[in-house]
Amino acid sequence: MPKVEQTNGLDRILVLEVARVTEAAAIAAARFRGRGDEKAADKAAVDAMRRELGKIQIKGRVVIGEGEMDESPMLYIGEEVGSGEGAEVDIAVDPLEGTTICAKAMPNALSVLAIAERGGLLNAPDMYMHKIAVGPGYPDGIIDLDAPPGEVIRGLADAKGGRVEEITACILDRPRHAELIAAVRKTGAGVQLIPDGDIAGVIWTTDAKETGVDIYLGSGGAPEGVLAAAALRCIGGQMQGRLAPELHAEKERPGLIERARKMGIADIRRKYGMEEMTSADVIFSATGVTDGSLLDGVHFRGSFAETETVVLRSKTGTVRRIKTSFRMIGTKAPPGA
Ligand code: VTB
Repeated sequence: MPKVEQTNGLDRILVLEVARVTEAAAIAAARFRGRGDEKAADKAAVDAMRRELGKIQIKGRVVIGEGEMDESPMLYIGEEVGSGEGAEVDIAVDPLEGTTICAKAMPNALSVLAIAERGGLLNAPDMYMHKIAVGPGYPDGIIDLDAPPGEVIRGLADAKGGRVEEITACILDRPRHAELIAAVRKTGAGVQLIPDGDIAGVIWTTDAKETGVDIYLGSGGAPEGVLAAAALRCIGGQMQGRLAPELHAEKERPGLIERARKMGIADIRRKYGMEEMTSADVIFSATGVTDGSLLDGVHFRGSFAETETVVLRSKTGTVRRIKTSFRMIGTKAPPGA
């Protein structure tokens, strides 16, 4: 068979391949929607994602995954995935972003993956990260993790040419965010609280007219931060992140800092820009597990499963929405379908 010429960077064909991976993980997780079993939902998504990744012609290496090798049997950091032939790539996965929301059948659970040229994704340990993000169209430097949040919000309103009352910030609903929420509200801006799922929260900022979210603020998982930065790099926008060891119990901190150091992070307090978190060509794919404002979830209809996926490509800035209908041959529809 003649060899297909490899274009520079990531092959365009990978766009469809990565969509298949998140589709498979989303369908597997969706079977556990509302069952109250986070672990089972996550495991189903991980197994399906791992299986699909194995079919792709890549020399892949997981850099953001399900934890360390000793914590997780699959999709652990450093695991080699793919057929072993093809481009050398780094992969960040979150097979089920929002395990709790899936277990409770609440909105916005996603299956997420990003694939980048080797070395193109920040190898972030599984710890907290402070995050700030806005969508495209703002002047460079409009956000700053070190500026008081109220100031940033007022700057956004000015840049939009509108009133502060028209700005909405998306923030994870956590006690640790009480001060931040109060500071944002004090400006007159609104706060949209989310129970989980901050990758979606960041992506919402890219389409403020549709989603009503202008800015994402607060701390969440660092792996989710890198995945969100990958998405934003494709669509456009600005984001900053900084690892937050101080949010962990004191006895965990030395271990986390050491782990980060082993992953190449010499300065744990470093403020990363979006392009430092994803520094090379990247493809991002997310499939909805439960219905949400970004994507529809998986819908089971008789012997069919329907999915909605968004695939983003940084090289061209393409935003591709893919609706797929799967015939579930030999598979019984889940109860209630
Ligand atoms: C967020 C969110 C995830 O973790 O990163 C959050 O995107 C942060 O951790 O969906 P805490 O729950 O400890 O605040 C999740 O909610 C779940 O991993």
